[in-house]
Amino acid sequence: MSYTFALVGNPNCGKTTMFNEITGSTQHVGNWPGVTVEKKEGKAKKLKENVRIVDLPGIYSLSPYTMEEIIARDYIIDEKPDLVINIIEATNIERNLYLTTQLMELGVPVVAALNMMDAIEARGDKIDIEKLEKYLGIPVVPTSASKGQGVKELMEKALSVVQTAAAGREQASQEIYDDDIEKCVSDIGAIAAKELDSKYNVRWVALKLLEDDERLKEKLDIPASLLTAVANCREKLEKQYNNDMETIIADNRYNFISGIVGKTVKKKSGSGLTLS
Ligand code: GDP
Ligand code: K
Ligand code: MG
Repeated sequence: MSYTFALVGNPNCGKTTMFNEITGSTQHVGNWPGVTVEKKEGKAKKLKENVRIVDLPGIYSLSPYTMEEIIARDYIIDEKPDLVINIIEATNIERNLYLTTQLMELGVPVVAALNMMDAIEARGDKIDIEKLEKYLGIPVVPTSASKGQGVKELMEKALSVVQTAAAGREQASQEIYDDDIEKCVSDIGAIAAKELDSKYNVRWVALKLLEDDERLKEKLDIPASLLTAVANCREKLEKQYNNDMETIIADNRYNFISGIVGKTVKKKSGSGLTLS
């Protein structure tokens, strides 16, 4: 079998270091079509299976506001790699998990590489990997890319995920959003499933419509009935929370993440000062 894995992470998470570790000297560098953003591809070395690795631009979020975000997001939803490897900078876990929550919603399997674990250990900090996996609902592999540590385990985990029948299952945690938001997402999703001709994950489409994602609206031909349902939901929730929809959704993500970080990260002798 041959597979395609995409590498995704915040700037400075160690993505280039990881890409080099995984692919060795097999890389090919070009540009994404129509833009000057670099596109790197390579073949995973030391694996029985043929795995193509595509390096996506470093991004903080999947909102369609920067060229890098658009390239990364469109690649994942349109080209549908078999799996996304999300590189998380362990020393900046809280900020990095924002992208993770968005990746989990795309309907593509995600495996996280919790990178720079050597720096965590050097500080005397601890991260409970098992709990992190449980709360996020995706596999998490500790790595130190600059030391070549954990890379083999990461690739083995990624392969085991795509090779099991459950690979296409919904990974998005249902714990991220409040019940009234989930209710809207499922109502919008039910209409979208019936009336919208789209190859995208229905739950993700419902969330993006709730966020009034212009780029997705341009890509899809959204029927009036669906637009009305979305507008009604937005109005109801914005009134209820006394805030705009994008902020409500972002706040839910931040709360979910800070809850997880609080339960899984232990700073040495309680110093919270280095947590960013
Ligand atoms: P990118 O911006 O995501 O491509 O990140 P780079 O691969 O360029 O790495 C950013 C910096 O972090 C570089 O100085 C790397 O040497 C360093 N780095 C990458 N991985 C690790 C790691 O696992 N541990 C430590 N301590 N540093 C790392
Ligand atoms: K850094
Ligand atoms: Mg880089």
